[in-house]
Amino acid sequence: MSNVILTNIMKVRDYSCAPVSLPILASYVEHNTEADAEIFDMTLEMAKTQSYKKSLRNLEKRLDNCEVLGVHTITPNYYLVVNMLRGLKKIHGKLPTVVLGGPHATAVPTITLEQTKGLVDVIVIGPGERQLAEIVRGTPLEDIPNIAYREGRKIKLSKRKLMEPFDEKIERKFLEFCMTPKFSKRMGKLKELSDISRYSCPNQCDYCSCVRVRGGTFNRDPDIVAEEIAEINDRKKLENIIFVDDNHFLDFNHAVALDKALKEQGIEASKTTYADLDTLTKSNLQSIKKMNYHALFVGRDFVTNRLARIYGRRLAGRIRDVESEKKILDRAARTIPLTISYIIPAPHYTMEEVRKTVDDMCDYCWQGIRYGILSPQPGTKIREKLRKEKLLNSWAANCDKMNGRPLDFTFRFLDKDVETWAYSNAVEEIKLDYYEKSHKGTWKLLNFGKANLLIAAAITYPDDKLDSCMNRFAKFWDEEQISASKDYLKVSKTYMKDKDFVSFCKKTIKNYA
Ligand code: B12
Ligand code: SF4
Repeated sequence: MSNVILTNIMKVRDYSCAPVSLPILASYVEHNTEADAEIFDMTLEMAKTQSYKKSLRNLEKRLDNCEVLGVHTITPNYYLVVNMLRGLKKIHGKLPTVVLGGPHATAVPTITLEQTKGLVDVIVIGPGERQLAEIVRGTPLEDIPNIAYREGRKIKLSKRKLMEPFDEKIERKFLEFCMTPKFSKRMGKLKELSDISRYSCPNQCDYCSCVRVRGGTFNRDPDIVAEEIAEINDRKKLENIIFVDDNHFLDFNHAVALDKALKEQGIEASKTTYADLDTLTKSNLQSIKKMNYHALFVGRDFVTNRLARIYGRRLAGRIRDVESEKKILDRAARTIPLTISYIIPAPHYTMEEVRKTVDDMCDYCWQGIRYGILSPQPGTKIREKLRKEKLLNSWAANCDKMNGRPLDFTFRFLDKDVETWAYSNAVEEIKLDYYEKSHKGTWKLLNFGKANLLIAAAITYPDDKLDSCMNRFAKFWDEEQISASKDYLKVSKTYMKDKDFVSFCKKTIKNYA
């Protein structure tokens, strides 16, 4: 049994790749303390047992010899963490020392401790390896920097110190946890590993949490990264590696050195990563292709300068406005496979901006498109702005009361039609889920990143425009995708009259959490 257990919990359906924090923390604890560490990911357990209760019991069984239970938190999953700890306490009684870390706990350490009285003992702020090791060693809490803890009834914040993240080799037995699981809708069949090669991004967009978590930007030593990946590659023959860096090509020499180090280790896997459009210059793109990047995640985020200004999207370097950004995006999209992400809806959108955004997505229909609602995360400037403008909904202030249900937006919309669009979008997602479940095996869209785009077009365009849009998609999508899409558009129109769908819909909304 392990002295330190590290866990993460999210909805199984949201799990497409693993958080790299857990193997980093586990490795650091084993390298630097006498304790044994173990990763017990609740999400993977739930996928295995198909039961939350069983998974909770399985985690509880491991607590007998556990001294520290470390939990990773991101805001969308925080309510799950709180429920999990309540459940554990109920069946186990006294819990070991519970430590929370990660973007959510970092953003609101004292509030989190206030909300978790009787459940959580310590919050670690920012990169948390060293603090976790100190807690495990039993160092007095007041001597550990960057933590929040309880002293009697008081909540104390220790002194702040700029800490660089851990840069030692991550142990193979832990890093293996970052293999993309087979059930992942993303790349389940691919032998794929997530790792990190550099931290943070200097752009500081008002809605992004990354700067808050990290402090400064930091490159890991490429030789160390290549060495740890080689240990997995020797056994698994990796096909792809996802670097979860916030802005992978910001220091292009680092990316080149990483590629060289990987090749020296005999690693032939392709690479996927998160890139800022400004770093995708013409010459960089050619090198990126040669360096075998399989696909890039890029953020287009907002398609009008008005929205970019309101939401504090920092357009860096050569990107002066959304038009010059589009030119760079066009060139990148012709050179390398992309997954382009957009933030829609958000409170200040007009319907014209909604249509413009969907048109912009359709311009890239041969690429992967992802869009998501603005998430005003705690600690970000955008959350403060929405709060001041009285646009945050009451439950948004209480992240532990959030429930992840698709129709519970955390903010109010200024335009009623945009609000209706947002609800239609949420319902359309449920329809797609229902369609998928009743057409097992024939539905290949999600795997190709096309489903999001289809939904956006379906809820935005009138029938005649949707027809011409489908004709446009037909030039780029394969026959199977087009025929499934057309079938979906036809069948889903009847769903609201289908009793089974209505009960599926109600159940999804009610039981999402
Ligand atoms: C991989 C990833 C995912 C994966 C896995 C999610 C998961 N459970 O963590 C997937 C693809 C599923 C995902 C989905 C989403 N994600 Co995501 N994701 C990332 C990404 C790119 C990498 C995470 C990672 O591995 N980082 C590397 C590790 C080393 O850094 P770290 O997690 O911060 O860990 C360090 C410290 O925080 C601390 N720490 C972390 N955990 C713990 C625990 C303990 C006990 C201690 C002591 C310390 C500690 O120590 C670690 C080591 O230094 C980050 C961006 C980023 N680069 O971090 C976004 C990020 C975590 N995602 C984010 C969001 C918002 C989402 C989505 C809502 C989609 C979106 N709009 O981006 C969905 C949510 C899905 C859901 N409902 O669960 C935000 C979270 C913001 C917040 N305030 O919570 C981030 C920070 C992106 C951003 N810049 O805004 N995501
Ligand atoms: S460019 Fe992307 S990673 Fe960088 S601060 Fe903005 S949203 Fe965050």
